Amino acid sequence: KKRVVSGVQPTGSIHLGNYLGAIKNWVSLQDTYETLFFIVDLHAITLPYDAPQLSKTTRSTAAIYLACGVDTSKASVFVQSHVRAHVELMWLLSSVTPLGWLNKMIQFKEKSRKAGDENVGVALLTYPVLMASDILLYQSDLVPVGDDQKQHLELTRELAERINYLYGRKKWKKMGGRGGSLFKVPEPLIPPAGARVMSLTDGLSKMSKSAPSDQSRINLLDPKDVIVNKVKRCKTDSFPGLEFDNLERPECNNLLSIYQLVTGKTKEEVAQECREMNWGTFKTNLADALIDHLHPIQMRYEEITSDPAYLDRILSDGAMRAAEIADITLNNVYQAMGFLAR
Ligand code: AQP
Repeated sequence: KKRVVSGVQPTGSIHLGNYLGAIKNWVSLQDTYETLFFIVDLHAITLPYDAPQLSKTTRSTAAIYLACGVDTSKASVFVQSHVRAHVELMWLLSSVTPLGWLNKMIQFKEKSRKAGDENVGVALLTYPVLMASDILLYQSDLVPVGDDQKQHLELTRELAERINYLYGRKKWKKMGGRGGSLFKVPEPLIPPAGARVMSLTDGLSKMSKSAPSDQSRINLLDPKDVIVNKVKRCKTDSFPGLEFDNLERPECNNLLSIYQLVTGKTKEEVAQECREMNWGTFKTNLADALIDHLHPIQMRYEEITSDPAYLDRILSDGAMRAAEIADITLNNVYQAMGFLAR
């Protein structure tokens, strides 16, 4: 089986974008691939964060993975910081990462411009090296990536090739290493179309954990009345009827897409159903569909979190399984780079 890895940062409440763009797709991947899904807590500290909250959001994110249908009899679920190899490999990788490559990363440029140089830790710059470590440690074949992560995956591929070239095959074999190259070069797994969920208050920016207004997103754990209220107040337009793909109506396209994804209907069915609908009726239908879809997830979440020992066990088993794979890669890299064996 090909191997797939992916993760979400525990930087706040998991929202509909994280769910429809990532977690929901993982559930269909776990039958076809060998999957490892982690909570990327080490990435979560690259911007100012709330330390007392970190362990809580990490647990809650893990519970959400399970509540959404990630099945630990098929997938390994673990916390990134529980597998020490992530940070160790990152250090080794950073020794072969040209600074120029990192300076070119759009996400770094955008986030550091917003925060200002004095407020940005070096970890924000080296974030893509940690991401490369997350992927390469597990010799992953495929990585699900949205548009904003494509550049980081490309960097991961270049790093894998660079380290394979510098320390791979021949040299490594001469030193007694076995097998092919040190790292598999991963391929992107493009998520299904329409999986980019936009903000409820601005159809041109993506729904995001860090957007200041909670009105801009539907959190997976939002109670019914909150969902109804957010949908009621979300931004719309004054065109007659509802339609997909009209560039002048980004909000309309977004809300129809969300409706389509949570009802499981086809785009044509939704287009047909809503063509002559007014916003009032659509908003009621959308809120109902969201509540119906999220209710079972919220019930399972309650059940999972009512037994903390259960979640601890899942995360500790997951970390053990992950570490078994990760340690093999890490030891090979130490060996290939010439370190004295422990
Ligand atoms: N709006 C979105 N639509 C579709 N997919 C999305 N993802 C995030 N937002 C949307 C996907 O969720 C996964 C986890 O992302 P992350 O935790 O690494 O952080 P992010 O991509 O930066 O997501 P957020 O929620 O917007 O967090 P902040 O505000 O902290 O930056 C990824 O697979 C991502 O594609």
